[in-house]
Amino acid sequence: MFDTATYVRRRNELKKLVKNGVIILFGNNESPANFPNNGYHPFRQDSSFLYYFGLQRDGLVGVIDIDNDKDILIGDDIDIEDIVWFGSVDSIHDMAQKAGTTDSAQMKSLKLICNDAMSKHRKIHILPPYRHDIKIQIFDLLGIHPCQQKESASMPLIKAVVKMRSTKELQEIEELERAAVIGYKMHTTAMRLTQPGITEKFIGGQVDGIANSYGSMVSFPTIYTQHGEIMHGAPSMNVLEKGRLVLCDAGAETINNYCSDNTRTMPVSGKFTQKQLEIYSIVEACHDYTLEVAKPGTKYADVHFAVCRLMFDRLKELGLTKGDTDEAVRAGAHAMFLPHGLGHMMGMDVHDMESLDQINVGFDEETRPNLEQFGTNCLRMGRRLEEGFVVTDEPGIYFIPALIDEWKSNGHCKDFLNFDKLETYKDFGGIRIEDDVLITKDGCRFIGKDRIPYHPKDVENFMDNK
Ligand SMILES: [Mn+2]
Repeated sequence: MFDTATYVRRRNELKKLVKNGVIILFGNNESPANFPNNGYHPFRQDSSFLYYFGLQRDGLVGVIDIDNDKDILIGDDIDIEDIVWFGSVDSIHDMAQKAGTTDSAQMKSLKLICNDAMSKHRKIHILPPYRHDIKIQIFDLLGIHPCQQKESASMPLIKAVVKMRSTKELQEIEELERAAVIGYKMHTTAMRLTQPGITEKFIGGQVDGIANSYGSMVSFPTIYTQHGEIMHGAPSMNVLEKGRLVLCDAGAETINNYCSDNTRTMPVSGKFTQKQLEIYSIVEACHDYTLEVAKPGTKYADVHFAVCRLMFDRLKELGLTKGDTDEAVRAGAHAMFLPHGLGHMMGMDVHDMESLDQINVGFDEETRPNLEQFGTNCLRMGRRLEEGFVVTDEPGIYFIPALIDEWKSNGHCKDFLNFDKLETYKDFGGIRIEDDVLITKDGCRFIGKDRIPYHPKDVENFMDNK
């Protein structure tokens, strides 16, 4: 938790941006894994609630009454049985003091607050809920059916939260740097352990353990797979095989829930083959290009498409693509290799504020998403970069057998792709290189103390000297 003044300042700023009405921010509840007393561990607080109240306990709700300039922390105090099983925690009143709210109240008063606001026809602002228990809570309190809650969410509140959370404060950047240090340990451990004969799952588990040991947890389920062409491939019981590539996409959350998100792709044997190196060097060039050009005022969608053109051109040298590069990228031919966007915002959520809807986070009035074209419809971040934004730079080249078969059979982008050549890459897998980038006053810099090895020679040397 940051100091009390941070949360008071943020709520005051939020009040100014939203202007009037009552804001209700729901914290998360414990979420049962397989029976009520066996919850998913560790407890994960909602990030917007954390941003404005900083409190990690389950079962809390924050009310920000703009018209009466009051903020109320709401929750139930624990009883003696809770203390017997879980130990003592602060009272709601004590927590309210830490968060610097003007008032605190027990949960039963939330219904009264809502009823009072509704009877006076005051505007009640909520964010789109993503957990079903919160949807039921909103249904009980405000009478909005779960099916209508996304549409009923307050656009002024969403816009204000996105505006504030997008630009990282200095203390947030320091947290992100700490997350990157844990991420470095995770990735170098994976590199050190990678060798033929070990299961993907074993290494995935070791990587997760580092996140748990140094921080709060992983920032998303660890990807460690020889099937790098499966975007969210989970570690399997498959044994690592000499000659194959393995892709590791993993990150940590600090104890204050700031994230890291990096990807490295390495040869199981410790040495890249020539064929692997050819593709790897293209991804490497795309990754470096982003770091060269990302700066305030630049649209991230433009960087994405510049990367697509660079990738397409380089793949032409290998005989995998053909035709006019601009036309090919306009037609979406690059999505055969790169079916996702170049990156996303990152902060307290690894896909920062994704629950507020990507269209509100990565796009704006000026930069609209293209929801029609395969691949391009997956862009999470398109709008102009600003100082203090944190985005990921994660180009990749994948050879997805089912996608090759599908486009080959329906002739999609046949003027730009050499399907015969593509056939010879069906067992290749996929390569992605990802780092987290802070947009600075006049450019950008990667986040982290040490760079996780990513130049092929550095990867090979590291794997050789483990
Ligand atoms: Mn990412």
